[in-house]
Amino acid sequence: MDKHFYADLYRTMYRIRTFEKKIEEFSLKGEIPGFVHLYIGEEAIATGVCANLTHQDYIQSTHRGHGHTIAKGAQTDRMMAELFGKKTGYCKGKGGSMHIADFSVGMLGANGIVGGGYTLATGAALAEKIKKTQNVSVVFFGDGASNRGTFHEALNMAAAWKLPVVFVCENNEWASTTPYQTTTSVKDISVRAKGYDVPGVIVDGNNVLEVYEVSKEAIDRARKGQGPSIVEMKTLRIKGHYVGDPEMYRTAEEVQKRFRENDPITRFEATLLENELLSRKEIDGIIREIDEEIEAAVKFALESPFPDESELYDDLYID
Ligand SMILES: Cc1ncc(C[n+]2csc(CCOP(=O)(O)OP(=O)(O)O)c2C)c(N)n1
Repeated sequence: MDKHFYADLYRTMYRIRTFEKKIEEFSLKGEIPGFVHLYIGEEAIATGVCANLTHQDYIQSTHRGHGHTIAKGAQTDRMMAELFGKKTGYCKGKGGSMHIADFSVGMLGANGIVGGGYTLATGAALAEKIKKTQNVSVVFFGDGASNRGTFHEALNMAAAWKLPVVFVCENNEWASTTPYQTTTSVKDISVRAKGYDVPGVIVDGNNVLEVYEVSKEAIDRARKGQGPSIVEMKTLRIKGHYVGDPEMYRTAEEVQKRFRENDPITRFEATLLENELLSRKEIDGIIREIDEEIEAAVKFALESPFPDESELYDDLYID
């Protein structure tokens, strides 16, 4: 791997983190309408997985979707504008956080319906198989979402028809206010792969290089026509379920302690420096570049107009 590879991984992770911090800041000030779910602490997953994909490959995201959208190559200024409800946003300001899509980069959409992505991603994979392309489809989902019926239906069909779709579980130990182990019959989601006779693996989701390597195997396998896999990323939800969540169900100290020890960006930075893959100066250069990009995205969003009331019913149906 050359320097650009490592720099790109760092840039994407830092871009997601910086975007999310801005969103949190403006959301807490009441300037962003609607619910916002942050991906802080899970950046290595979207980054490492999407580093294996081209714009012809598809991803299907979740309600916690900004990281996936950024990692797949969407523009942060149009995303920011969408979150602020502005006309220059991806959905002309009428969709918000949970509806951003960018088909031009293969990002099929975030989804407010938990578990709503499996069948869409599997359908996209079926279309690619019929068209005889080498393109793959990846569906991201949470540990909570793995208990939806659609998970089992889609995985069964994908396995039976050997569709090029990869199931990436982001096991962050929480589903809203519910701890994972109280609602899930298995210790690891990946063992459910056995029921469908497909590979299931566990990855340290806070180690971007491991995420990249292991998801590469699953993605390559799908590309070669060998069918789906489950890749389970072990991570932790650092923030509340949504911005403003009072988090009465867990103690902040414990979460913060684990985050300090296991922040995926700090860990990757240490790896880069220890192994002389990037210098301090190069990392600082990326930080400056992204800080400027996100500041510019905020400015773009703030200066953009809101959609006009007369546009309320536009774009409800497609011709
Ligand atoms: C079908 C459906 N049921 C319930 C909800 C409410 N809800 C939103 S997010 C969430 C928890 C999802 O947990 P998980 O899948 O683990 O993802 P995480 O939030 O941890 O990333 C729930 C229950 C919903 N949006 N859709």
